[in-house]
Amino acid sequence: MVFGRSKRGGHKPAPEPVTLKILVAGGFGVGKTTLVGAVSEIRPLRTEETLSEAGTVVDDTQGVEAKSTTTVAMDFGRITIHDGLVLYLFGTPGQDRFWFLWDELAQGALGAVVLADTRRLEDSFAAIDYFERRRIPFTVAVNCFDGAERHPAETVREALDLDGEVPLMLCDARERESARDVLISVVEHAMHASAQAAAERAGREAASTSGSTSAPASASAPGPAPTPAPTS
Ligand SMILES: Nc1nc2c(ncn2[C@@H]2O[C@H](COP(=O)(O)OP(=O)(O)OP(=O)(O)O)[C@@H](O)[C@H]2O)c(=O)[nH]1
Ligand SMILES: [Mg+2]
Repeated sequence: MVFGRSKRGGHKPAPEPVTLKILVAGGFGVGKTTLVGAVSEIRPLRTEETLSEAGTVVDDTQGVEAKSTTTVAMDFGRITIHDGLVLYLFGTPGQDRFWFLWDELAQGALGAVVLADTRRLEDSFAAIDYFERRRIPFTVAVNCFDGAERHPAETVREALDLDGEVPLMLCDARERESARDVLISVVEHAMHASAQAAAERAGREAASTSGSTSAPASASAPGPAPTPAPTS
């Protein structure tokens, strides 16, 4: 068996890479813009505005006092994981007043990163809730800020009340390799979740087909869709 590409062939154009959309979400100041900037191979698109005096009433900068700007629309970046896979990254704004943008940004997303800061863990709840409700697979990545107390992953998982299958990892949003590992985890988790959902769907279809051949006609009347089996 021969492996490798022929150098003389040149007839077949290289296959287009698969492109996937990943959201980088989380509370205010957790490092979303930092993460997108750290991994992006293109100059990231940013929509930063200066935090104003007037905003100090609503913007909780506790723990990130050095922060002087905030994302007001989105971050955008791109990373090639390998020849066949390119991720487009969309960073969400972190402040509550920009929630209305999340639905737009989430359209067509394969999965998401929920960045968390252990000093303000409660800020992650809204993002976790958002993705759980929409069944968008996500990985929680604890951004280990300098000076913040370190907690074991299991303690954070319990505090966030995460389902067992949700990956949780520690990261440094400033480090390219660390941020890349988080993104790979999202893709793997999302692929796994989608394969599982497809298998469940196929199982339900098979069950309804075999049921309809033996059940009386009245049993095939339209009704509510069967409840998906719990995924644990
Ligand atoms: N020490 C340390 N600082 C970080 C880290 N990640 C981000 N920062 C800093 O923390 C601040 C917040 O980072 P951003 O990336 O703007 O956070 P964000 O989540 O995009 O913030 P919003 O868009 O305003 O919600 C910036 O001053 C970063 O330099 C980290 O891993 N360690
Ligand atoms: Mg930002």
